[in-house]
Amino acid sequence: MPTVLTPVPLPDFLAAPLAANHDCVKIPEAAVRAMVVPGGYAVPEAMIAALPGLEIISVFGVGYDGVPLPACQARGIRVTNTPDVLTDDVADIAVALVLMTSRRLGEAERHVRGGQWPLGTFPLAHALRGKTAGILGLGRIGKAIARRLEAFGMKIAYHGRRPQPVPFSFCPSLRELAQVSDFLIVACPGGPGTRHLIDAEVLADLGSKGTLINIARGSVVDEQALIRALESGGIRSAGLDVFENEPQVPERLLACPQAVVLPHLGSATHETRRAMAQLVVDNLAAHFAGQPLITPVS
Ligand code: 8YV
Repeated sequence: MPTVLTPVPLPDFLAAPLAANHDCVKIPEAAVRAMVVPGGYAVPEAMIAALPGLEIISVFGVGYDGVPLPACQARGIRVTNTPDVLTDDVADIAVALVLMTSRRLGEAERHVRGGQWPLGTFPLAHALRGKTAGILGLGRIGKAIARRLEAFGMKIAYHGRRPQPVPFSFCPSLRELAQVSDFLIVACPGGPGTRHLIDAEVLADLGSKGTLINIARGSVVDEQALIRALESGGIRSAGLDVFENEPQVPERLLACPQAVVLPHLGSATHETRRAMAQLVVDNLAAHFAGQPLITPVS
C-alpha cells in the first residue's frame, strides 16, 4: 500500500477511506508518496524537500494557496484540489453574510438573547434591493454568488484579471470596484499574488456606507486596516468567514458589533465535505492506477 502523509488531523469520513487503501503516517518519512492536507494548510518547502519519494499532494479544499507550487513543479509533484463540489455552499455563506450584515442579524439576535427587546425596538437596517455587490474574483464561486445576489435585486460589478462574457459590469481596477460597491465581496484565491489587496485605500473607497464580505482567504485583507476602518466608521460593517491567522480572531475585531464572524465554515456541510473527501480519495486512486487525475491544478 502506498504511504500517505497526513500532517494534520482529517475528518473520519476522509481518514477512514484513506487508511483502507494506504499506509497513513502523521510524521514525514522516506516512504511517503502522497500527502493530504486541508485547503489553505501551509505546506513547508522543507517538508517537501524531506520527502524524496513524494509524487502527489491532494488538497482537501479548493484553495491550494498553502502549497508551494514552484517547488512541486520543479520536482514533478502533482497537486490536486476539490473544486466545484463546494461552490454552492460557499456562495450560500457569502449570501448569508450579506444578509447578516445588511439586516444586522447577529446584533439583532444578541438583542433578543440579551433581554433587550422589552426595553426598546431594534434599530432599522438596510435593504439589498438596488444596491451593488462588487465581486473581487469572478471565478466559479464568484459567479455563484453573483447569480444568487441578482435574485435579491442587486446590481453586480466585478474585478479580476480580465473582463469575462458575463452580464455584469467589469471594473478595470479594484479601487473602482470598491467605489461602486455597497458590498465588496472577496472571492479570489489567496497566496502571495493577492496578499492584502484589500488595504486601507480600498476600504476608504468602499466608504462609510460600504460592507466588506470575505469568504476566500484572510490573507487577501489587511486585517489591521479593516479593524481601523470598522472602529472609525470608515466602513459600515464586515462579514467574515476567514481571517489572517485562523483560528485566531483579533480581540479588537470581536469588539466591533458590526462585524459578523464565522469559523471558516463555507464548505462545512455533511454533503459537501463528503464530496470533497471523495474527490481526494478518487484523485489518489487515479494517480496510483496511472490514470489521469480528476481535478489536477498542475
Ligand atoms: C475548507 C477551504 O475549510 O476549500 C477551501 O479552500 O478553505 C475550505 O473549503 C477546507 O479546505 C477544509 O479542509
